[in-house]
Amino acid sequence: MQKRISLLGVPMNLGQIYKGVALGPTAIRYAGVLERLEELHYHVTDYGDIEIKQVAPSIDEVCRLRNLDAISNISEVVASKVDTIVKSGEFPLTLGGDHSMAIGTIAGISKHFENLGVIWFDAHADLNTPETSPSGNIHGIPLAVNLGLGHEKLNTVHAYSPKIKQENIVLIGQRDLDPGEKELIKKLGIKTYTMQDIDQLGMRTVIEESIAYLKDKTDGIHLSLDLDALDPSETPGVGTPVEGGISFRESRLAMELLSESGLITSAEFVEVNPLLDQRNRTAIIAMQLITVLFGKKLL
Ligand code: 5AB
Ligand code: MN
Ligand code: MN
Ligand code: MN
Repeated sequence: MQKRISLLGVPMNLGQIYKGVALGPTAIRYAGVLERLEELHYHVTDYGDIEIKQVAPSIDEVCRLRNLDAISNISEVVASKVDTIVKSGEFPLTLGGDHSMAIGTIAGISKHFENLGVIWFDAHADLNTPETSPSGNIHGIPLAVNLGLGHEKLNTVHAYSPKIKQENIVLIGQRDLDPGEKELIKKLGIKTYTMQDIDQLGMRTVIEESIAYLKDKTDGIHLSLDLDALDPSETPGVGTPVEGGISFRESRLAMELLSESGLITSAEFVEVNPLLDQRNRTAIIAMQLITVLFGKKLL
């Protein structure tokens, strides 16, 4: 894996209702992510946090999405910053922040790839559209936006659309899908490993199959890891916890196998909310998974 890492915090909290998720990047830094990566002999440049100006909460009168204009503007800034990082040849590692930040990160990354693969490790699919979203929360729609299925103000971030193709996506860990998301997954044939699939197959097979599925048709793979993919007993510090999740051990195995594949070209760890956490556990788990993704071995 690339030996130069760019760390970027995106303290985005406008995509959902819990303000504390803006403290996620700080909590993961305090867990020692930079030091741990340096111990693994990476050269890490910390670009600090993107500035997220807080705005008065708004709901778009037509599409009912919350904070649409603000998130659209911030996504442009995130995309430009991440674009610059990819250009510089460093590995973009972004820390969140709510998952609406993936509109900007993937916009900045995918421009540099013909066929960017995306592994979406999440209790949710984040495939709502303005029409199907039950909440109007933009953290529930970023994957659909990246497919070009969303509001124009979000789809056209960084001046191109779509960012990714449906056949280059793998979903892992789902157990809370809205009706419209289920329909879309089936209609587009998106490769999905729900919790049931993980239970049946085991994480090792899930990751091996995911790698086999993406390897030959993609020229890079982005890992988008929402900490709510894990069981809330292990990562309580998330805004939308769902019981019956992936264990820390299974997650670590997933990171080990992805690390060994050498195929991951960018990653984001999102939805860490220290105000909902216990003793920074969720940020510490994020930090641990990051170190395993970058090759840390138990022995
Ligand atoms: B997360 C829900 N599907 O759209 C919605 O945490 C939850 O980024 C979205 O995965 C959860 O509001 C978004 C009910
Ligand atoms: Mn998510
Ligand atoms: Mn989620
Ligand atoms: Mn969430």
